[in-house]
This record gives sequence, C-alpha cells and structure tokens, in this order.
Amino acid sequence: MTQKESPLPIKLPRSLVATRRGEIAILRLARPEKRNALDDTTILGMEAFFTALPDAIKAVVIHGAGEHFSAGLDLSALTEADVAEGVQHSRMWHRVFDRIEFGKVPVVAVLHGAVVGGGLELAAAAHVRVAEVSAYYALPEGTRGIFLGGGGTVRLPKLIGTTRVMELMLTGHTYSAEEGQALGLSHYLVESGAGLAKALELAGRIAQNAPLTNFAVMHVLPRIAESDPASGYLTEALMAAIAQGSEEAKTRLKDFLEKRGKKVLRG
Ligand code: 1HE
Repeated sequence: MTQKESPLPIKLPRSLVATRRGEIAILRLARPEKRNALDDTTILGMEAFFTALPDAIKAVVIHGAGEHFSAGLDLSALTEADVAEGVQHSRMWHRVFDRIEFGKVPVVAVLHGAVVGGGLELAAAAHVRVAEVSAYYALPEGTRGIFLGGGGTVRLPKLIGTTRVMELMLTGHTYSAEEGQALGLSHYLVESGAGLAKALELAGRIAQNAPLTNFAVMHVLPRIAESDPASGYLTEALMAAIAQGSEEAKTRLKDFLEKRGKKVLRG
C-alpha cells in the first residue's frame, strides 16, 4: 500500500466519503451512527459516485465506517411509502446496484459487522467480497413484514442458492463470517481490521489487468453464464477473439514468452 490516500473530487452526500489511492477509488459508507443504513440520499450518492468515476480509476473498494458494513435499508423511509412509491423505490435501488455490478470497473467490498438486508444486497452487487471475522449475514425482511428490494432475489441465489435465501428470510437465521465464507458469501475471510488492506491489495491486482479483460469478466461472462450453452460458446469465442486481437494482449503475451511477464504464483 504505497500510494497515499487523497480526496476524490466527486460531490457526495455526507453519508459517503470518496478517496483514491492511485488507480483505486475507495467509497466509504459514512453513517455509522445509523449503522450505515441506506437512505435514498445515500443510494443516489452511490449512483453519482459510480457515474462520475474518472477514467484513471481501475478498481473500486467499498467499505463501511464504524462497527458494521450496513444495516440495510433505512427503515424510517418505508413507513410513509404507498405501493406505487414502493415499486419506484425498489427500481431505484435496482438501477444503482446495476451501475455497480455492470459499471466501468470491478468493485471489491469489505464486509464487517452487520451485513444485513439491503447491506447484503449491496455486497452481492460487488465482484469480490472480503469478509472480516466480525461479519454476519441476515435477511431480516421476513421479520419486518417486507421483502427484498435491492436485487437480492436475483443476486443472492446465484451466491448461495434459492433454498438458503428462502431459509434466511423465513427463519431470520444469521450466518457467521465463517459460515458465509463456506457458503460463498465471501471470497476471503480475514482478521478484524484487516479487510481494507486485503481489499486494496486485491483491487491493486485487478487494476493491473488489461481493461478489456476486466470489461469482459464483468459484462460478458455473467451474460454467457445465463444464456443457453450454444449462444454462450459463440459469445465466448467472439469475446476471446476480440480480447486476444488487442494490442495489449499481444504485448502481454510477448512479455511472458520473452520472460518479462509475471508467472502464476501459488497462494
Ligand atoms: C437504523 C437501522 C435501519 C440501525 N434503518 N435506522 N435492516 C434491519 O432490519 C436491521 C436493523 N438494525 C439492527 O438490527 C441493528 O441496528 C444492528 C444489528 C445493525 C446494529 O445494532 P446496534 O446495537 O449496534 O445499533 P442500534 O442501537 O440498533 O442502532 C443504532 C441506531 O441506528 C439507532 O438509531 P438511534 O437514533 O436510536 O440512535 C437505530 O434505529 C439506527 N438503525 N439500523 C434505520 N436499518 C431495498 S429493500 C432492503 C430491505 C432491507 O434492508 S430490510 C432490513 C433492514
């Protein structure tokens, strides 16, 4: 972590803080007094952040200030909403989380403390998840008389299967960080306080990849995975040809063959 952290000049609400370390942008949920509960201002601020990311940024790290990643939807926002407003509200979350998942650059989320409800839906929109041992996961929507509304019905079954999402919602079950790691909610499990450093290390590696490969991983791979196999193989062949035809790929392949490229390392 040699790069110094400096402010990233994107206009954001007080509940969000953006900084950068070289090619990596860091977005901090900064409403710890409300356990980083996500109100409309914060969700729209995330949209502003992901829309305004400078081209020089190659990866993003999201983390939460205080003891928790996020307590999910700000429940005080729901008490007055009617049905039509509820639909629009959920669609707004979809739009913003889509911008994260299918945005310009890969996103690494650092999870600690409560990662619940909409907080878990936000985590699921990231591409890589690093959990600290303090993390725990729940979907308290069932208890609250509401439902997932931030894309969780689509994204979470891909991570842990429909049956586990059903069970989490029906019983109010909480998974520990270790259980979440075993189930696939996180990719890495680290000690308390070590998540941000690990996420920055991973984001640094991601930032070294060819941008076209990162684009293909984020935008093409998940579409192929959901298409019929014949269309998938064809799209894969097209994407592979586009990627390997690029100047960047040619240079990187030559570098390896002439002993300048990185070797695959264990661990
Ligand atoms: C909140 C929220 C919130 C805390 N909306 N204000 N999410 C939930 O059902 C989780 C609700 N929160 C909790 O269960 C607990 O707050 C925590 C386990 C996350 C943390 O407990 P703790 O003891 O550290 O904090 P606290 O004392 O409960 O909360 C501190 C303050 O944050 C308090 O406000 P204060 O003014 O009394 O100080 C809480 O009211 C406030 N707070 N969580 C609003 N979520 C797109 S659909 C997604 C649907 C969902 O996300 S449903 C799940 C909602």
